[in-house]
Amino acid sequence: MVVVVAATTLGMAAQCRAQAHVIELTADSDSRYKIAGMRTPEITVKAGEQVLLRVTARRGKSWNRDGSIHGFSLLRVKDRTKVEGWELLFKPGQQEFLLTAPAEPGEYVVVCTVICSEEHEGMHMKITVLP
Ligand SMILES: [Cu+2]
Repeated sequence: MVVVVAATTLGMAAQCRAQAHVIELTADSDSRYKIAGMRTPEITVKAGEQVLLRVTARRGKSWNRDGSIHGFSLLRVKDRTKVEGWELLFKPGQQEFLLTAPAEPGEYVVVCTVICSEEHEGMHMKITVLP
């Protein structure tokens, strides 16, 4: 019985991943988020959809004691409050995060939470959540 439940849960997780909206992001050594083909990186998602964030992170001039080289925190533009589940820390190299887009449509902003260089304050990116 336990085995069956575990297998079902695994199957659902795999299905969730397969259907997710994949976003490839670079958190670069010059303290900038980058998305291939975009001059100014910007992400658009649908409210409540599954998002697979595939991140390539490159070390800037400074990093956290725990080895995190860039951060990623999602804030609501209207009141700068944090969105639960979207507070991430990046290690060097590639990593993936399976996330759920905010339920509330609107304008959001991502800010870096690791002091990655003197350019750190400029490390942010717009995210739009569509209904
Ligand atoms: Cu930073």
